[in-house]
Amino acid sequence: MIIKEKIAAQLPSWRERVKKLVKEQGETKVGEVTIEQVYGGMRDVKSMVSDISYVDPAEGIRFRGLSIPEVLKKLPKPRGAQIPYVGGLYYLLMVGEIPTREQALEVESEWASRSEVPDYVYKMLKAMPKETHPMVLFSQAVLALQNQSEYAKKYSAGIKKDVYWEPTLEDAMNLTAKLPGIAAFIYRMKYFGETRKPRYFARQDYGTNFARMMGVADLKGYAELARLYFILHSDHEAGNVSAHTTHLVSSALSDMYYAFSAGLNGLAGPLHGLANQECLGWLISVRDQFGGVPSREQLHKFAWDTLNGGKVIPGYGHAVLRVTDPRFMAQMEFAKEHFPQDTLIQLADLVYEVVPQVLKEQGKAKNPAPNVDAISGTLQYYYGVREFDFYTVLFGVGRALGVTANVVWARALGQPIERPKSLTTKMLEDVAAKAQG
Ligand code: HAX
Repeated sequence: MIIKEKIAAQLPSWRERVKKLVKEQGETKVGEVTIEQVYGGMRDVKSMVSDISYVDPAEGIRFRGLSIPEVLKKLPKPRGAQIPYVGGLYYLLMVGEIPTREQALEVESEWASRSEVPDYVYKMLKAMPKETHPMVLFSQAVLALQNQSEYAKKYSAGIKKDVYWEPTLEDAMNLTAKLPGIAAFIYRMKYFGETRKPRYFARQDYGTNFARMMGVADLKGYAELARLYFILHSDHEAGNVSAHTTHLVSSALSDMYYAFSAGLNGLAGPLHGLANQECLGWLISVRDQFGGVPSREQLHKFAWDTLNGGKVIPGYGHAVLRVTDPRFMAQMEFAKEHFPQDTLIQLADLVYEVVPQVLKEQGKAKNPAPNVDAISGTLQYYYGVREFDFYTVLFGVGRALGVTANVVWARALGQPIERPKSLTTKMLEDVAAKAQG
């Protein structure tokens, strides 16, 4: 497998580099931690490493050093398409180099050959009560695949630590290959009562397979959106809830299935992956209240009413970013190019003009600009995927690409089990008293 060869070739120098840094500079301070940070969700505490992506507060995400516009421009694309192969993005995340078309296609064909989902997973999904949330089904399906873990098998057979990453990579490829089929099955089953087993076609790419299995009418358009969506949602450095949870669970040497299922459970939260559905809900409530796109003044008042009602404006603000999210921009550009006349897109555009101003007037949010969720649901809605509670599943398919690449590298570099230290409030009070003299 091309990804395996490429990682294996880089590993000796990576291991040496990390070993040298820790040995020679292990005592060097990276930062300090304040009481506010200890109580404040560890915000900005520099305590993790990922070479796969980095969120620059003033610029947004870079995947292996490439900005979103660069990723979309430089990765190879299917013929006649504007949005690159997802397989090319996975290669970039795993290997750290821009793949050739052949290399991207090799990842795509690896996925095709590993895409078969065992029947018992579908049976389990079918047996669940109708009202089960799609994220529960998705997380369960991932966990149910655990018995297929190559890493778990090799670990109990007693392989050496320095090759743990090899079966972990197998798990990463196998898991990511199966996710489009599982997600599409959940969609067709839950909302349309269909329980036919989805088929993955080797001649189609990851995004096209997903679009076809979802049964969306505009196959070509939705395949482009699926590729864009999965690429944009793949990674957002290591500290966000889904990435960090996956990493934490994996650090106990739990396999990829345990780890990613846990990450999905974190993604399901309203402050993380659920925000896209809340954002679309907010846009629709504006549209319905005004019978279309309101005036700037009307929208200004509506936004203030939301804030005065004690609610946040979904899709705006970010824990790390301090500018407009480039993932928002990429989706807005896609929508303006493909369906500029759509009411919700026009509305999202107006919200982009008005809401940052309102949040500035309120003066609380550190970043009044939109994040990825301010628009992603709107694009799905346009193509007819209108079941809001499914949107986090889509996010999960994309997020798998980043977190699995991170887990493979964490294993390859022998990252240890995570175990931060907790203190009592009394201890923190004592620290504060001592600092005051
Ligand atoms: N609307 C209203 N108030 C907001 C706000 C928004 N969109 N964004 C931040 N604030 C408020 C916070 O609630 C906080 O208020 P309190 O001091 O009363 O608690 C204050 O501004 C400071 O918050 P912050 O430091 O700027 O932001 P946080 O790092 O605490 O939180 C959030 C970041 C994304 C959770 C926050 O901006 C938010 O709730 N936004 C709306 C929900 C959302 O869009 N979530 C998706 C984020 C992207 C993501 O991770 N997707 O998976």
